[in-house]
Amino acid sequence: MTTLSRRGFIGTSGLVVAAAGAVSGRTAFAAVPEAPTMAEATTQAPLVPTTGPDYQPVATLNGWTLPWRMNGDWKEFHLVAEPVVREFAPGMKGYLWGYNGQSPGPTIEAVEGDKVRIYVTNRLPESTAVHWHGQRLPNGMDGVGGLTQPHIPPGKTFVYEFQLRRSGTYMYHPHSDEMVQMAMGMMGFFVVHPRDPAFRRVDRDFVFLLNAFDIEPGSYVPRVAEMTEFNMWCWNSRVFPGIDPLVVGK
Ligand SMILES: [Cu+2]
Repeated sequence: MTTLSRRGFIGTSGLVVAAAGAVSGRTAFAAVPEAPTMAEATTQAPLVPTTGPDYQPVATLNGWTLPWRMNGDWKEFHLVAEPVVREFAPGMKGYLWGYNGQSPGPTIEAVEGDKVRIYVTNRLPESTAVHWHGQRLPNGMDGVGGLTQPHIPPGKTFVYEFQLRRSGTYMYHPHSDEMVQMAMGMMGFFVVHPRDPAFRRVDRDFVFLLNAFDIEPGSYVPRVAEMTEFNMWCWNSRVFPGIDPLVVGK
């Protein structure tokens, strides 16, 4: 655990090359990848793969895909947990918590077998951690704050590293004050494409995350203490060649 916390945590103030060695001995590139942010709550164009195996990129309805960079054979992402404002309808805004400017957070997209390094910076007013729901990974990367890792305090960055063992539609969400943080909107998709592009090839691929918020008329903040039975619904709609759209609820 000591080794993990020393290796996992870095300060966010000193985002300089010199910090790279403290992150991981394998990190030869500049310290921390850029953290893209999204101001729009509308559907953004899918990100066509520019490296590695080919795949049909997924379109996140009313959402977007998190850009990444390659660092050696690691695919690097940077998530920022932070307060966001989401406009549900014109003039109707919710003060939520999310990732990189939006709630839900951006879709993370990669390929089975990829090695991913995901920097998570906490800009919330309380600790957080990210659980990679459904992924098979080392226990120390499972993102359960206080159990498999120390909580990530405000202002700090934790680095997750693991290899993607199987394809599928997954999600990420906090395991740190989770009833509050998920009710506040912290969740996002994690889509892992099959390594073999011919395996269940699709023509078009969509994900759609539905979430219900209890927000009093005239106010902005979800009533998280009342939202004890909230549910989120994740949909992945895959359009196979020559076949009607298949909708799979998760
Ligand atoms: Cu989960």
